[in-house]
Amino acid sequence: MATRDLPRHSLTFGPSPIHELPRLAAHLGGPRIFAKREDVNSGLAFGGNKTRKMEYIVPDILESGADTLVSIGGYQSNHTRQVAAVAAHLGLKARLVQERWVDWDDPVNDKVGNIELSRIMGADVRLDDAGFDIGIRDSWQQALTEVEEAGGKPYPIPAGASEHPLGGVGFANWAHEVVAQEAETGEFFDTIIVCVVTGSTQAGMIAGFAEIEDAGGRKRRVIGIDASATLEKTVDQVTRIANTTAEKIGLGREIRDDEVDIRSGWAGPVYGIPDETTIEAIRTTGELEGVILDPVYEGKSMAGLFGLIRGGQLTEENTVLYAHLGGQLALNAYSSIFE
Ligand code: 5PA
Repeated sequence: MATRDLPRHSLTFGPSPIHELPRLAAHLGGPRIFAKREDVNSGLAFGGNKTRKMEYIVPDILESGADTLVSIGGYQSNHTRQVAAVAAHLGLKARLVQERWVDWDDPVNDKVGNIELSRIMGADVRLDDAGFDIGIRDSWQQALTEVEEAGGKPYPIPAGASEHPLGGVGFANWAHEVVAQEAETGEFFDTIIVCVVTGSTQAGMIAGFAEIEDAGGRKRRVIGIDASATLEKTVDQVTRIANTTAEKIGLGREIRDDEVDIRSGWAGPVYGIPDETTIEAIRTTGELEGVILDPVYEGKSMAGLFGLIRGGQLTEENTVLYAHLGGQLALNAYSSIFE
């Protein structure tokens, strides 16, 4: 089935807005830069990239008859906050495993921002000491078992919804949305910049743009910026999920290696910890455009965009679309950086 034929349960306001960042582009000197704003895509707890992924998972949730969404992330996971919002919206329960993915000793790290919102929305939030890993976790399997033992019917949503068989479809649809917006405005974005951690955002884009190109659309690059300093694992994961998504949308071929383009060097020391390039990207984008980025994800992908322009890999020949995937709520736990 092509992307447009797959069942979708709308959770967003409609196509997410695209706007230009002219002062940032003038400062960097090089390509024109536009942002597509998933951070304002929905009225459900501030939305974000997971809300779009969930649009294609909700039909399966409803069909399953589950009463509890079970998911996992770090203390400041944006994903689990969006799962909590979707559960509230659908009248379901949410059971969230929040692991200590980041060694960040802000005393309110497990209290403010994303986790506070999940609690407000009635999710059953459980803290766990385990560290960062994009794979499937024991604590999450255990949460599923506990829900069952308590007589509930769990619906499993893995970290970032990425290992879910439908996890990439939301961003395959995003690719089609971009093409429709280009047709309206006459712009063509030859390069997409996107933050990558659990992988299904970029993987979905890759599959969606492959579908468009195979149907005669123009070729473009989707450049992922690694934000967890685990490049090899991430390339494997994105390739695998892009192929799962390609199958779901009936692409009829494998994803080629050259379609999986992930750049490293802007992830900071480790997942969740910014470095000076992240902080510079956050400050500059804030000062010049009034657009807010976070230190875990979008600050790193913006640092990657800065680096590619400064390294001459992106020039005035290019028109860049920066995917802003959300994430600002975690800033509450990173106030010491900007004091
Ligand atoms: C996240 C992920 P992928 O995980 O699909 O690669 O997306 C990366 C990403 N930007 C980019 C923001 C704001 C994100 O929240 N967040 C995770 C979370 O638990 O919140 C899945 C890790």
